[in-house]
Amino acid sequence: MHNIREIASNFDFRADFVHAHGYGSGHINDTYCAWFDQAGLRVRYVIQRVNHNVFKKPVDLMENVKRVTDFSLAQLLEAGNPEARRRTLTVIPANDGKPYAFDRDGSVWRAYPFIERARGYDELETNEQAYQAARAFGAFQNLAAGLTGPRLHETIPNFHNTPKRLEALQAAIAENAAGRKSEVAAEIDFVLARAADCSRVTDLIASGEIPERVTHNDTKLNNVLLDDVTAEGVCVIDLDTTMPGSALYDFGDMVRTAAPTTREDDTDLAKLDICLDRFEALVRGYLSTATFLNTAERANLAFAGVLLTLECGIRFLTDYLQGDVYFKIKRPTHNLDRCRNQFAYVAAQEKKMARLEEIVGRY
Ligand code: ADP
Ligand code: GN1
Ligand code: MG
Repeated sequence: MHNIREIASNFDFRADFVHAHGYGSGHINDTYCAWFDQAGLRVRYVIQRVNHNVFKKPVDLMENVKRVTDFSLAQLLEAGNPEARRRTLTVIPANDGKPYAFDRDGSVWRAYPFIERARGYDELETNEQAYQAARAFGAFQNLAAGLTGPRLHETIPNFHNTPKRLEALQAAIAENAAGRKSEVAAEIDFVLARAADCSRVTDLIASGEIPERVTHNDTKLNNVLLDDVTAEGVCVIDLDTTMPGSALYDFGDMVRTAAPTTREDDTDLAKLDICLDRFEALVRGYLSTATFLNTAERANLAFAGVLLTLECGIRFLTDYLQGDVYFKIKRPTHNLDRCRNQFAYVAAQEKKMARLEEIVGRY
């Protein structure tokens, strides 16, 4: 636990710090919910330490976040949205006016208003939630398409370059830093059997058939907050990887996180499957707002789920082999459990591919 009272004193909150506690289930940043007394009213904010092991240039990252959130707020205000500041993250300025502050150790911190009466889900409860989440991410892409000015910084170069992720896995296998290689022979074989799949989307991007767009790149279900009452997608969060990418990465990661019958780290693989109703709700929701997709993008929507799940499994496996240096873990086998879960989910999607294609075709 960091000293959040001290961190908070670097930001222009116009409120008195009361207390803070760790919050959320993100795998990357250190997130706190901090309560303040604002002229007699209890209000809360999110205060986060940007993980600089993952994001090597946190100041560039915050420049992206500031640009995207300012643009988003301007659009909402122009449209007369009565709760514009609940519909987008907004950055609380530091005392020096910057959108971040450093702590004594040189870490970058930021603060956002806490989006109230809405929640992110690690696991869905209804098809309506899937529909709304996908609609919100599609709308986010639509909004991002209007962003003018220079290209956003690539906060993690080659983030969704699956062939590069495969190369990183091969290097981790060769290095065997944590001595775990012999435990994962079956998982390595699983990936190698699908090596050709890894380059399908990057090839389509290289040939120009799939365009570069500004995408979110981490459309995991808990990165969109859904209204507690209406389930409507209120606010897209976790903008650290919003940068040039492919729309397929965003749709694929929704399928990865919103359509399986279990959580990402569930070890009971016998009950793991893809829920076709959820998948259909995602397609319907996403296509209702992502109206800009071209033919090649539409033709690869079902495959995108397989690709992003495979890629994420590759990343968990790489991290397991490297000794858990990237993702936060809660148990020694956490990354291996996640990897096995992702690969089982890849297999489940492959098995139902004809049904998935048929659903996309219907829309
Ligand atoms: P990570 O990169 O570690 O996933 P996130 O930015 O996604 O970090 O934040 C972690 C969690 O904190 C989110 O999944 C969400 O539950 C919660 N969260 C983040 N920002 C807000 C906010 N402004 N309002 C409410 N909850 C938030
Ligand atoms: C991380 O930050 P979070 O928990 O929303 C990761 C994603 C992975 C996801 C797997 C910057 O997302 O790429 O798909 O874990 N984010 C980063 O659950 O690496
Ligand atoms: Mg997150």
